[in-house]
Amino acid sequence: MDDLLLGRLLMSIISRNSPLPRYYQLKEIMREKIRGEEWKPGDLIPSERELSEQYGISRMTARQAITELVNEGLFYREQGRGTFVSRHRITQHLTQLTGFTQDMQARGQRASAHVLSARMWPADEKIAERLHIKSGDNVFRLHRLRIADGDPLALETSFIHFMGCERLLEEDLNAHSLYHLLDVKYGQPPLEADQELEAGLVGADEARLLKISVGSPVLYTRRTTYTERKQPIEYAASMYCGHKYTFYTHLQREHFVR
Ligand code: 16G
Repeated sequence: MDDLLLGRLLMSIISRNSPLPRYYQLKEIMREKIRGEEWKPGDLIPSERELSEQYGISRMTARQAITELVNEGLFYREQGRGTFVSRHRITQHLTQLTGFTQDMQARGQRASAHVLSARMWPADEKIAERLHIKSGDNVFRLHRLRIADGDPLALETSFIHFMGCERLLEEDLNAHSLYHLLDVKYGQPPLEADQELEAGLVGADEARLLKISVGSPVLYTRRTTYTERKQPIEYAASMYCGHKYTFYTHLQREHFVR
């Protein structure tokens, strides 16, 4: 038997004599299956029961290995369907101001939205502060599930304010880009933004919409977007599926003195 074949075979057996814990060995075996493309992005992986039978380990050990790979982002769980190999992540650059549709188009994907609600809404104190308006002023509130090629990626709640923003009630925001409309139709081009990121775990309602398991990791973002003369036009609170995104930023050291 050649070394490569022997290596492959050894990589698919859990050794009882190894100092490495069994869950860890199973993790390495599954990692190898992804590396070797035996398991491809989007593939359903075997259940805990199947893995425990196949490798002669307890279901708890199989569960631990799967959970750790979910937490590392290599797998993701879908409620009631099972665990899948993660697809290639979407990289969002944190140095350029782009909208969802623009991001997806740049990747050759078709962006869409499922509008969950769109209405006028009195701003509370926090939103009023972000949009530089008075608490109780009416803003256009838009709650959307964002989808790329049929895959739900994020939930976004936008609060938009400019003179005449109620005209947005008539727009078809399932099909059209908000940023494009703001720029081209309403003369409010999104030019710059302040954005915060925070880690969290998804709750039951959002998990159902995003088709992920309750408690999966998500990334919360809060973005205030400005038009000319730093006039705020949108405050958006969004939730991105943790296993589908990488946020990238280039850093440069200022005033480097040796
Ligand atoms: C981005 C923005 C969101 C904005 C949307 C417009 C973040 C982190 N992102 O997803 O604020 O409403 O783009 O997308 O909040 P659209 O032009 O496709 O409607």
